[in-house]
Amino acid sequence: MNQAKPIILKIGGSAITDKTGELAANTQIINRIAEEIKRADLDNLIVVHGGGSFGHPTAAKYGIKDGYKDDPTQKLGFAETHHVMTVLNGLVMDSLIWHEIPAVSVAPSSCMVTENGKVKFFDETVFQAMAKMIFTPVLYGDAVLDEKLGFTVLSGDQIVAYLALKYNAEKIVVGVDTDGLFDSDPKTNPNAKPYKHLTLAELKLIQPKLGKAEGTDVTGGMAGKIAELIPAIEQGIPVTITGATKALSIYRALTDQSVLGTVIEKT
Ligand code: IP8
Repeated sequence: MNQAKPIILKIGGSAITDKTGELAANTQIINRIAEEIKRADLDNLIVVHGGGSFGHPTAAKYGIKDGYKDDPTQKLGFAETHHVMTVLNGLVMDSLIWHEIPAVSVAPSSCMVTENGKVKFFDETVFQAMAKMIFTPVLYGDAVLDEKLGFTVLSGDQIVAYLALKYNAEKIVVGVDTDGLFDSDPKTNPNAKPYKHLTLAELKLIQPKLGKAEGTDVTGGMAGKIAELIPAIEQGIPVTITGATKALSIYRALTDQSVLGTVIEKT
């Protein structure tokens, strides 16, 4: 049985899709990340990916995040949001398996229920059996049922923090479309200064300044994603945010090598 603490990799939707388009996957980047995961050769890895231009535009169109408002078209929207996430997940799975990684997809909507947007219930039986057999579980931000709202959107980042806390993860690596966190948007400001290391207290101070996402993002852009990770950092689990679109950054972060990006630790 695999007793090692898990390492959790979040692959941002901003990296593996074009967030300014709709249903636009960056298959080259997905393939390169899969290659780097294979190279890192970890048997305690959990992968979670975001929604990018698959989940977010559909969830926004039908108001899935705010819950069911007695509008039957929203039910179709819930189904469609989950479905487009399975399409993106299929592309990620294709690539991981093609790279000979024993990856198995776990649909959050089939094993998690939230209450007011926070995970309340997780049926972990299958998940634990997978870990025992040393598979690489792959989860994703999803449309899920919610005990108070009817349904909502559960972000990949909340799933990451939830699993990290539950299984006391060794570390979290988050791959995004920039080389970590900056004091302003590096895509529009060439003088943006990167944060190499942040304590939790420093992170909370800069949090309001963290940029909005490009394109539609129902889970709150970088600031929202960081907020979801805070409980894990509070428990002492370090988070490295690095550029998934840049060659070898994910590999280096997974294998504890120095990498361009931001390391966030409790103190
Ligand atoms: O991109 C959101 O996941 P995230 C998934 O990790 C959906 O916030 C369905 C919009």
